[in-house]
Amino acid sequence: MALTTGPTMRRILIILRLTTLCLLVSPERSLAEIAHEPPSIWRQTANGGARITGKISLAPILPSTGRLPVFKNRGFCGPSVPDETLLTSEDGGLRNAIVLLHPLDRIARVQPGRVLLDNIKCAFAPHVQVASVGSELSLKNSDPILHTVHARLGQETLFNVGLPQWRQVTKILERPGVVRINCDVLHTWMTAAIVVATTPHFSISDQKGLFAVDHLPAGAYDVVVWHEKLGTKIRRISLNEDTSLSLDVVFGLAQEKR
Ligand SMILES: [Cu+2]
Repeated sequence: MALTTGPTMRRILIILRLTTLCLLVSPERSLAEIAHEPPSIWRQTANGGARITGKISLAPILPSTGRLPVFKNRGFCGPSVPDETLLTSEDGGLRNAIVLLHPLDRIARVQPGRVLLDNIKCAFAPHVQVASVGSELSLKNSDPILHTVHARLGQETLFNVGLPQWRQVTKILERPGVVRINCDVLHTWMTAAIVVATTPHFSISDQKGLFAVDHLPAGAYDVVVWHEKLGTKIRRISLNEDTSLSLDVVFGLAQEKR
């Protein structure tokens, strides 16, 4: 609580509230390193709490990636499918960036939930999502053709499930990190990602690149922003009780990872 009192900290917080932060720094630590950091104290989340909003962008502004060629099941899938790995708006807003807030002065007690990964028209849906560690992941296939869900954490296979249309499977997301997913029945264009978080405070940017996280207890946080192609950016912030902070993050092409 010492972080939220005193004239100096109050001045800093006022500046933070009025200033939109633009991040152009390189990542300091990896997502896995942040996820495994042991916080020290647990404090109950307030009903109201602070709020962080912002926009994730790509500069220079580039159009979304186009379409990916289909090599199998073209009768159902068509000759190509949309490439969802880099989706941008006209003003550079970046879709499907994950924003994680890791408290630095308390334990972030996760709240496992339920998420769904479907196969729709020869693509994983949703293409990118985020869930707390321990969450239940339901796998299904809405297409009349066979798909598989091959999930990896780094180089390690977590599971590889054959998924005819009639089959539904449930898995538990037991370990934090970025789970990358492919379809192994020669559907080379099919990819997805699930960020498994050790914090309950997260968001995903929408089609305009906008995100919001509510009900945040006051304190210091590492804000980790991850994009499947552009990598990770990290910024340290402090939030006062019941205030709102605007935080804009800009990825440059230099960070692009293919
Ligand atoms: Cu498939």
